[in-house]
Amino acid sequence: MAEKKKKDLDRNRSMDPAVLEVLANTEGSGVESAYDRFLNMQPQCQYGNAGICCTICIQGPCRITKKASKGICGAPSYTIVARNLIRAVLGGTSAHSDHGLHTTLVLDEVAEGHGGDYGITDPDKLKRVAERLDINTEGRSDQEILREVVDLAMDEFGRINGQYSIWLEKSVIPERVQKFMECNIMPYSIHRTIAESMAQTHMGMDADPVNLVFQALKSALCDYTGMHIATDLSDVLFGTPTPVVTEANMGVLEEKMVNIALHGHNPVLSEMVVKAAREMQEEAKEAGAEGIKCMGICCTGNEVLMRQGVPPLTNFMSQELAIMTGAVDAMVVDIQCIMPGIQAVAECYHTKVITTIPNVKIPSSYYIDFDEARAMEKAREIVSVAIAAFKERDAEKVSIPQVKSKVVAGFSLEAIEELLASVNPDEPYKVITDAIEQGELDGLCLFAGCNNLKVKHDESHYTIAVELAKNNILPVATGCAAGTYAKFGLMNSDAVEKYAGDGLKAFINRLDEANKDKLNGEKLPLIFHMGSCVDNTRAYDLMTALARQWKVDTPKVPYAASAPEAMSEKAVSIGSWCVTLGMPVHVGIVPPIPGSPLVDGIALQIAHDVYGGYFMWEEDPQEASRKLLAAIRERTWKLKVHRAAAEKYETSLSPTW
Ligand code: BF8
Ligand code: SF4
Repeated sequence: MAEKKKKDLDRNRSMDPAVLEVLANTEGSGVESAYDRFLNMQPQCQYGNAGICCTICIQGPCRITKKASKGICGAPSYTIVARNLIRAVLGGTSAHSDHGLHTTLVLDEVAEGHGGDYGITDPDKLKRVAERLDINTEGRSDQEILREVVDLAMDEFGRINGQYSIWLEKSVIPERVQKFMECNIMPYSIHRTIAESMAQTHMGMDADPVNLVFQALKSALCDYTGMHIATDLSDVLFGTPTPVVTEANMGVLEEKMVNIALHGHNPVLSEMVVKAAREMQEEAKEAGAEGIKCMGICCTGNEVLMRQGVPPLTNFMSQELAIMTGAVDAMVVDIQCIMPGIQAVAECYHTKVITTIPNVKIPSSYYIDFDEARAMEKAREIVSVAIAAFKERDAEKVSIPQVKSKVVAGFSLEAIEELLASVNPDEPYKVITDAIEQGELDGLCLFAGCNNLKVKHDESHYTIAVELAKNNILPVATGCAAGTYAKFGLMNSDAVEKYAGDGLKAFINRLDEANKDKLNGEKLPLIFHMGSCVDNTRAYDLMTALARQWKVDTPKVPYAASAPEAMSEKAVSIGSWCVTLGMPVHVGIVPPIPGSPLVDGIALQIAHDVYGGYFMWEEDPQEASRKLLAAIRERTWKLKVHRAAAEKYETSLSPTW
């Protein structure tokens, strides 16, 4: 049998031993997960895969073939691919910015004095955000500052024209804003851009692929803005993350406790459930449990890990398998990346799937409308359902893989800055730029994104990060990539010993030494967990800080991004703004673009000429590591040459390379 065919038939498409154990335990049980459905779906449609299937009007679907080189309306492949691309970006932008809007609306209530169980947890962050946005903080109360910050955030969604996005302008360096103005992709606001982009892709509207791609990038900048608002305001509401220590993977499930899996993205709900669970330990004991344990899946898991030290249970691909351990009493979900399949799996066990948001319902699930005005009351109701479910647990079906790893997480940009400031209090980021200039580090890489069974679950994340760490690239991670590293023990200090190249090891050891009184005896990890997917903005803020330190535009900073197992529309929009903001971006699953060599060429090459960032598609993790290293090292080399020349001739850095 051809190698590819064998791979396609392999149900055990994961590198995670806990996942493999659950799959083995449930083999033949009739419980179906994504690992089975992926096989049922083969072979997948190659027109869809290449992006050349159009369903934008109901004369379609129109597929581009040798016989039919255009859609019925005459749209060629480049129009179809570009329109599909922009709509994927809009899916991501809408999801992230709706999340940001939700957070804004909760803070709007707080600003009005009706926050109920919500309040300002981090007034210092509020001031930092306000100052960044040029909002006066002198002599004003937190409440007054918050009012103005929230008003501006609301404006970022609804502004029609006359003023370009302020949140975007103030979060990036001026050179980027100038670039966006020159290319006419600086947005007024999120909702206006989403509407104009949807209009632009209606049947019989824009057919020009370049115009469409530029509009996709403008939409992606709105994605960035919505995400930045979500991160900034979540920190104000719940606190800016600082280092925390816990464990990850399915071994965190406790046989004798009420296990609550928090799944989704928005901490507005999960923070409250964690709080309620802490308060309701006695009720759980009355039900015969030893207590209640919360654990996270996907990005709501990352949010409560970063701020509350809640252990990550698993990442996106294996969400159903968590239930298949028989030990999850309730899976509480909010928004995004929630497989509808969890309900059918839960029905084979005692697990209650609790949906909580009006636009995220799953037929047959338990729905508790999470009304923010009664947040703690609702959170307690959710925990009560989990306690009641615990009593129904079937001990015969419980099989918890004893697989877990220690995790040190909680690295917001502020937390990283503090670590660096222990070495250089005046210029913290110089600790990184010096390490790169002196050859200790070769650069940085952000590992982001999802899981996707088109490649083996977790394998590409793992392989590329380890390879880059060996080559002295400082790794940071978010989202389900971070989930992989947490599960596999790459987010603790043992991994530094095991995998870091000599330069990276020396760098981390120096930070450890300078911070030894601050980390409660802990040591720093190999990969720095910067949070959920909206927190990719934290990782980009790090790039901005390095650009400011070097006084160069971001495309000159040796910092790449990699989404080895990208899956969602959100990954498409994040990748697009990373490119627009100047990063080389590796994607390990080829997105539906190559059906138009023209649009593919824009993504892979032309983007580089215009924005400095560009995409690299590469499924093979070893090859991807080589490409990422080459992209980062090229920048490091150029930066060093230009800095040496500027020093020698006593001039400023040339802006033209
Ligand atoms: O927002 S990494 S699978 S959980 S989309 Fe989803 Fe992808 Fe995970 Fe977080 Ni991000
Ligand atoms: Fe076909 Fe054109 Fe309609 Fe798309 S918009 S489905 S290409 S007729």
